[in-house]
Amino acid sequence: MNPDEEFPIRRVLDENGKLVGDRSQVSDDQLKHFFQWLVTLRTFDQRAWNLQRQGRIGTYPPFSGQEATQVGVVAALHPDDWICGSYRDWAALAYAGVPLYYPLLNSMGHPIAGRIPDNVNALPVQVVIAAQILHAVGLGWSAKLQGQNRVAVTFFGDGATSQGDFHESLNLASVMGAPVVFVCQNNQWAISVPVSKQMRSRTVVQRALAYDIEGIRLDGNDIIAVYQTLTEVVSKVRAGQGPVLIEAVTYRLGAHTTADDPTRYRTDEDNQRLSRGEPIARLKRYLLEAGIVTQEGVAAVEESAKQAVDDAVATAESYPKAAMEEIFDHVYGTLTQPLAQQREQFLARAGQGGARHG
Ligand SMILES: Cc1ncc(C[n+]2csc(CCOP(=O)(O)OP(=O)(O)O)c2C)c(N)n1
Ligand SMILES: [Mg+2]
Repeated sequence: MNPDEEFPIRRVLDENGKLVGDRSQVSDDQLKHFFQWLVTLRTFDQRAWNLQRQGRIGTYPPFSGQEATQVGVVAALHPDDWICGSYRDWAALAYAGVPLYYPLLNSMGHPIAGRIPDNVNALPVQVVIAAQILHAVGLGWSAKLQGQNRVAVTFFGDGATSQGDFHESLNLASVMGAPVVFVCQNNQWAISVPVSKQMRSRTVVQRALAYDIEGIRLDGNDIIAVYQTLTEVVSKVRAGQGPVLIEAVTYRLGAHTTADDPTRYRTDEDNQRLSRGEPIARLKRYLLEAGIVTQEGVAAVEESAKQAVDDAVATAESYPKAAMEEIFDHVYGTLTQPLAQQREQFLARAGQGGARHG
């Protein structure tokens, strides 16, 4: 069986930026807006990598290659829909309205990065693989019980679909008819393990069959396909049709994190697949060839992206440092007895000049 025949990939812009489908649901202005965002996010991601190498931030998980999926999905949401993502989903959060300096503060270990601004309905990024999928089901189900017109969207990786949490979530959402959109970013790798080695299913989307929910496989590097499909899916889920599983087929262009070295496990063939069809090059080619942007327009987009990233770095680096005792905050509603004691000891020592702040 050829999975591409049985579970075809929806695509509007092919790998070379040629229009191969209907783009009637997205205007030229929206495409220019998406292009600006994709370029800004890519510029940010590359800068964050460099900042880690210069010792200015700690570990950082790059999202390059996955911008089209993250932006295209969030663009299809209403502002009060929920977003539950992982450590690799800062592009989605940024597009939803979280300032770009947040992921930098996150990689500096600043606790504020776990405090999503009030105007964005998102949970803090999750590092425990697949746990956010359960949270999305809880939020979606609760919205349904309360009669709210809200959808919960969760992003997770191909590796996460091997976790029990993923299967439990799909089952519960299906049984309860919870308004949840499950977005798997199949970026082909779970750290160094290729998807072919961690599951026997030929696609992620076929798992929707087991829970009798709708499943859609799409080209996650094609922002037009992502945005148009998700707009349609989110409105059906909002109208009460039950959950949907999306498999966005994409590729992680970089390393798993700044602590990883993919040259140790990627083959030459893998590397050749890398840049084929990546989201920004194909959109740029289409926009130029269709006369929607000019070369000067592209240069202006790149310049404004650089400016936005410079501003984010400046804000992060001048942000007031957290007090050390904040490590005790926000983990429990009420601090446990041993932790309360440690906090007191810490403050007593700090008062005697024994503990360092900052
Ligand atoms: C429950 C759990 N098990 C193991 C890990 C270690 N770990 C961190 S990232 C990762 C791979 C996840 O791959 P995938 O779900 O494809 O997401 P991606 O990193 O590709 O976005 C693993 C196993 C973890 N964080 N949580
Ligand atoms: Mg992955």
